Amino acid sequence: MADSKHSHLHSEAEKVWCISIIALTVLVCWRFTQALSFNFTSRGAFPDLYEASVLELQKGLDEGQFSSVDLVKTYFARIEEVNLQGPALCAILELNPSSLSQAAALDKERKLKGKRSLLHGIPVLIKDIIATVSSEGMNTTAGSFGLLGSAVSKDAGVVKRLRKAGAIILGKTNLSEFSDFRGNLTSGWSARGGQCTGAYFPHADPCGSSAGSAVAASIGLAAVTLGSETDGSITCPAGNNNLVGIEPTLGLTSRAGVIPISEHQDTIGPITRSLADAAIVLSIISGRDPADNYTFAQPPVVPDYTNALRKNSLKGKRIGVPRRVFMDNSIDTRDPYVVSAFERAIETIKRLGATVVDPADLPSADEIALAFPNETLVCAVDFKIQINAYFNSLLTNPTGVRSLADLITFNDAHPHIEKPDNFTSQSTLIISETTNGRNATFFKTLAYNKEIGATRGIDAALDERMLDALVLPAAGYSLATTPAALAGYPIVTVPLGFYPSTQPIRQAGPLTFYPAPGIPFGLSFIGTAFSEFELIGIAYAYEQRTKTRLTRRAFEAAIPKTQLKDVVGKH
Ligand SMILES: *[C@@H]1O[C@H](CO)[C@@H](O)[C@H](O)[C@H]1NC(C)=O
Ligand SMILES: *[C@@H]1O[C@H](CO)[C@@H](O)[C@H](O)[C@H]1NC(C)=O
Ligand SMILES: *[C@@H]1O[C@H](CO)[C@@H](O)[C@H](O)[C@H]1NC(C)=O
Ligand SMILES: *[C@@H]1O[C@H](CO)[C@@H](O)[C@H](O)[C@H]1NC(C)=O
Ligand SMILES: *[C@@H]1O[C@H](CO)[C@@H](O)[C@H](O)[C@H]1NC(C)=O
Ligand SMILES: *[C@@H]1O[C@H](CO)[C@@H](O)[C@H](O)[C@H]1NC(C)=O
Ligand SMILES: CC(=O)N[C@H]1CO[C@H](CO)[C@@H](O)[C@@H]1O
Ligand SMILES: CC(=O)N[C@H]1CO[C@H](CO)[C@@H](O)[C@@H]1O
Repeated sequence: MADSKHSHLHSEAEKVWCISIIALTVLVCWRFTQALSFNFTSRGAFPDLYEASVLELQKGLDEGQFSSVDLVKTYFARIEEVNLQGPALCAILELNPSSLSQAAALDKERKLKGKRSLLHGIPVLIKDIIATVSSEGMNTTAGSFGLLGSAVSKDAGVVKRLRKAGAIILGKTNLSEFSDFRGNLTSGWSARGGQCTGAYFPHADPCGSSAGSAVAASIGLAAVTLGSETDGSITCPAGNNNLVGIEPTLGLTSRAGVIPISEHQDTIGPITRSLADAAIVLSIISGRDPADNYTFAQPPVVPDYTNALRKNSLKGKRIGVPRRVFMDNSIDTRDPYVVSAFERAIETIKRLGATVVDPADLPSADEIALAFPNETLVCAVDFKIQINAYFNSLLTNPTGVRSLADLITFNDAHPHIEKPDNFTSQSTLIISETTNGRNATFFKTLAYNKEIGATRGIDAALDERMLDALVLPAAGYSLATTPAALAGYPIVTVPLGFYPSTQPIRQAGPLTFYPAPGIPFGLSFIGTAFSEFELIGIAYAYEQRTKTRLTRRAFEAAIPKTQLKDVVGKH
């Protein structure tokens, strides 16, 4: 009270001085906060989504630096920049209209109860053959208009596991239509998605069939992705897009709810930027599924594959080089750049403490080189049976396609969408349709394939020389994946090298075929059934020593610019 009286005694000059001080203080405080907040972001406190690992994202989510809603919005913006605009990579087919609300719910749950797993609130992109329940709003089509609008009643087995772990399915990725089982078409092309191209050279052949998943992972359009492999479809795009790919043992991951080629060869696996991320994803998607009884062949307990991530894993290991499989007639495996990078990799593997046995050929190497017609026979017979069962399992299909025969007719009846110029072939579908079930020839051939892949193939090579794994280039379009494909055995692929900037372009045009300037290629470690834990350890030791992925980036226009800083706190 007394003070208020006193205040009347202030002179006019004092008043002005006082106001100035207050104004100055406000200004200084404001500038200081501005500077602080600016430097907070400019110091790179947000992970760069081009390379961000699952653990880095979990750290930011746990610390409340950003939310899963922020992550979904940022990835959506990054996809928008490069998918149809700019370099038009055509890697993504559809976005999940429910992902923002799912992310909000998962953010809330994290605050209340903590995270369910290392994939809690992490956006994942999946190949368009992996079913997601239709009520969520996405199609599952294998890239075909023949399945557009078709309704599945359930998530695929691997999707159920992802969701239980708290992952967010961000969208579906483009692919070679029907996982490359339609006809003689370029890799990464589907009628619905158009031609997917790689991010390391304009119009680059991305390799397939999991092309969109690989291209998306290569430039950070999601944290991690899933692909599938029947023979080469994870390994090749992982290698050609500077990524890690794991093709698991047949029966480690469920194929329930996946648009099939062959139950005797199909597998679902991660395509990621690092072994650490791949190990996290594989640990979550592996496991038994009553809806795919092949999964009952796996050991009773799925290991936590992240425990395999030890830099000394190559110490004391015996690694074999099956020269005759990879020195086949394909251009890339005899390419001097691939061969010299591979020879350097062998030296690195030795320096990391392993004994390299070279050569360590598969006794069946000559038969592997001729295996294609027999592999195709098994796949063609299986495809007809399994795709018909898939069509049958649909709740509805507005296109009316309910069998393989219908699909062929549908493609012929809608040439403007399913058979555009240069993409008319459906020869593989037609061959498959001519088969008549699993007869005596089929079972004989299947047994023969298993024998040359496993018994007289990978297992013979490993056992005869007491090896832990085989190593060879994951070069695109070669026989390098065939023994493992026939055997149902695992392959773990890591970046090996890049074509030089001076590499001549083999064929220009709508698609610049491999090789091309700066195009990556991979290194594959192959083992016996359910040896993923050992292979991940071995590949991790190599990855951590070389860090090849970080030595080259995508071409400038293919690198999305939107980052978390552009989204966090902005509405
Ligand atoms: C499938 O795609 C169509 C056409 O793009 C779209 O209208 C629809 O919402 C999508 N989802 C489902 C579940 O059909
Ligand atoms: C596949 O198509 C390409 C390009 O049209 C052609 O050169 C090649 O001969 C075809 N291969 C087969 C097996 O039909
Ligand atoms: C899966 O079930 C089918 C029939 O239900 C059976 O023929 C087949 O042998 C089983 N496969 C495995 C790996 O258990
Ligand atoms: C079809 O392929 C030829 C040869 O590669 C190319 O010149 C032409 O532009 C292609 N047409 C379309 C529509 O992609
Ligand atoms: C079994 O089916 C395949 C594929 O249709 C065919 O090539 C083969 O001749 C058949 N074998 C027998 C014994 O009928
Ligand atoms: C294909 O499989 C049959 C068994 O059905 C086998 O006798 C034959 O040698 C195989 N062909 C090749 C080229 O390996
Ligand atoms: C307070 C502070 O560190 N300010 C710095 C923030 O970053 C800008 C630009 O990098 C610098 O100019 C400021 O000095
Ligand atoms: C999410 C997205 O961009 N989807 C596009 C995939 O490609 C087809 C064909 O170009 C487009 O119609 C989709 O909008």
